[in-house]
Amino acid sequence: EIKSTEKADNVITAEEIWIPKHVSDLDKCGHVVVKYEPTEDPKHPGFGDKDYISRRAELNAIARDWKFGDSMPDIQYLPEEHETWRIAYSKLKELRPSHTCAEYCKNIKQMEDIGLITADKIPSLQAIDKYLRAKTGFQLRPCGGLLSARDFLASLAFRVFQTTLYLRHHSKPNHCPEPDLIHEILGHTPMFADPVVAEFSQEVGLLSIGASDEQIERLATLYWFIIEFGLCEENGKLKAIGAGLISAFGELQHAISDTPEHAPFDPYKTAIQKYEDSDYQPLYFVAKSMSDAMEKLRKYALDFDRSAINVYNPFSQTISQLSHE
Ligand code: HBI
Ligand code: FE
Repeated sequence: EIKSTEKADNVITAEEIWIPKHVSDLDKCGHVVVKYEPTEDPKHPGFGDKDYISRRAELNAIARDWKFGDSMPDIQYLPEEHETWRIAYSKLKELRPSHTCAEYCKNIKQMEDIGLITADKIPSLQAIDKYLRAKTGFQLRPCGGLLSARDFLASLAFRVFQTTLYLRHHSKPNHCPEPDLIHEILGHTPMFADPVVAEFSQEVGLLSIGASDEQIERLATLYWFIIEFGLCEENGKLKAIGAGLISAFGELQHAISDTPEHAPFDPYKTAIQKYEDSDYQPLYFVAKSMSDAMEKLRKYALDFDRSAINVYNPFSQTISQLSHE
């Protein structure tokens, strides 16, 4: 795994781990991990497609050049990109009532009712950003692909969600091996509009600031099993809360079927469970509710070994470290 960020030379921290202190410091937390890229991986649906690869590079360059304070880019998506969106959106909408949790259904419906999400075109990132800021204080910033877990989690500490700008390859509208805009908008943004999901994500983010590599691994795993692949139980039925499920037609059906194993969410166990990142999960964790998951995470956080407690100030958008000696 790639370790954080360049070290700014005016910052001295106790353990030689550079940490972002202000939301603008996230400009230094955009390190991409090369994994499942269409340039490298023959299994990627876009492998060998020159037009797709150059479009992806063009959008990733916009993300790379973006700086804190800029507004979200207003990208002119291509007709075939809107078409990929339309196909994925329409298929997923069929499964929504039977397969996804109440929080998701409520928020995406609201986003549809105000015209933010429609079938015919990719939503405006500026409008989604504005919506999230008003709902939970979450904000978007663009990124250029799969980020290092340290960088990705650090942004959550500031209620910032780093979102990719490119779309999955048009030959596979219902599947993508890496995060793409359909996953971010359809999977994540309605969940980050939920106050408990927002709080859970920020808490994991705050625990990650200044953490050891081993701790980062555990926090990334926790995030993975709830925010990406989590399930909950509603009236005796399994429903998806995780964005990786909500935005993937095949795995969404697999996850709530009898094929995989299901275990109750318990941060102590979940954080050390090995996960599959190139195929369907063989095991999913089931939360009683998001609030119950949050309560369990709070208890887990009390036991988390750390040299300082990270406190977020929403007015200045800064993190300060309280030493607890
Ligand atoms: N990067 N862009 C992006 N999106 C993610 O969802 C993401 C990531 N990097 C790491 C990561 N998720 C996982 O390690 C999480 O479990 C933290
Ligand atoms: Fe994701």
